[in-house]
Amino acid sequence: MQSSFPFIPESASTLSGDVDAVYFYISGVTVFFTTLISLVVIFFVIRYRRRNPFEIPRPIEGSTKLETLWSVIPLVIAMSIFVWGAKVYFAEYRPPKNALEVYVVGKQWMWKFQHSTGQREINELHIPVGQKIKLIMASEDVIHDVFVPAFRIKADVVPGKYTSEWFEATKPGRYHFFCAEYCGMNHSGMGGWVVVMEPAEFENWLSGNVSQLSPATAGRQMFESLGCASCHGANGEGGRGPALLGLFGSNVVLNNNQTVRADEGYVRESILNPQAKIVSGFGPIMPSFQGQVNEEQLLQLVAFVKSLSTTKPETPTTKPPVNANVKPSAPH
Ligand code: HEC
Ligand SMILES: [Cu+2]
Repeated sequence: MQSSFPFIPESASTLSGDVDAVYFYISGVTVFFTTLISLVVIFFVIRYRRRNPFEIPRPIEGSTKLETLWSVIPLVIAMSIFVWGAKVYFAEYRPPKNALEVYVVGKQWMWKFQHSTGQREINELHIPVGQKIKLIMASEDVIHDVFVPAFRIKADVVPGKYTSEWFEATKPGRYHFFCAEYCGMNHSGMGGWVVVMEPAEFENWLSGNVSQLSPATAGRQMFESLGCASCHGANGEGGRGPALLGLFGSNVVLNNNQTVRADEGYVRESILNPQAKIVSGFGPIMPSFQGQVNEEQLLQLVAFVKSLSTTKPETPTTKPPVNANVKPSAPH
């Protein structure tokens, strides 16, 4: 909104205007009433001061009208803050479906990013402008937190589960991000830069950096090496274990007749703690892989399971994927 206003960080995402508006509204209400009440206090102190030592004030009777008024007005104001704040909160914490996904692993004291096309980065994240980005985040040790002030987003990264946050950058540039949860000695150094690039520039960056397997491909290799394929079939078609084809995003019926949605958290739990939720029609024979895979490998397995769901393409970008073997096209 106002990058010239010294207390406001630069504003560079589609959400930042909304966050600032709520913030200004709350600040405005606070300043208005603080001023009003202070002035009224000063006015009353002078106006109703004791004028002689024998003065006895007139007794005050209750006033229903007055009491209703001073209950209803604050209620309306408080609810307006709540409703507006909740609206912005939901917009921030519900990642849109068509977002480009980036896997994030925090550990003392660095951030590792992996793009769904395979590129890895440490303490730096390159993304295209004008594209919705969803960060799927895990922690290797303690609680961390990804905070990008210019995008007005901040979310904890908690060991043992996935959390996510999303944003769409509105202008190219370099934006500082921080770990915003005290996580030990080098916490203050645990940050870096989000580099927002023009789409064409980003494509060039991507093709200049392909050196790793995509998370889904790496996940497929682990699926074979860890022996998942022996129960779930080489291509996830099923066998002793349920078919994983089309699993992600679907509703799974469990042996207690409950239904759960197969999201990242469910797949994660299925691998680390298979006994927690048993799929209807199957026995509890799947071993736990706790301790055999780290967070990065787990994210790769999840990415592979995701890629088996054709109903939901793994990374629906607005542009065709960049082919690693093709030289980037002439500068645009
Ligand atoms: C010994 C056979 C076996 C092995 C090995 C095995 N699984 Fe399973 N898996 C099962 C069975 C049986 C179930 C269904 C019962 C349950 O929910 O625990 C299952 C359930 C799952 C589910 C939930 C499926 C659904 O339809 O909801 C996922 C995801 C999964 N496994 C992934 C994996 C991955 C990834 C690996 C390798 C790291 C693996 N499994 C290794 C047998 C196996
Ligand atoms: Cu940290």
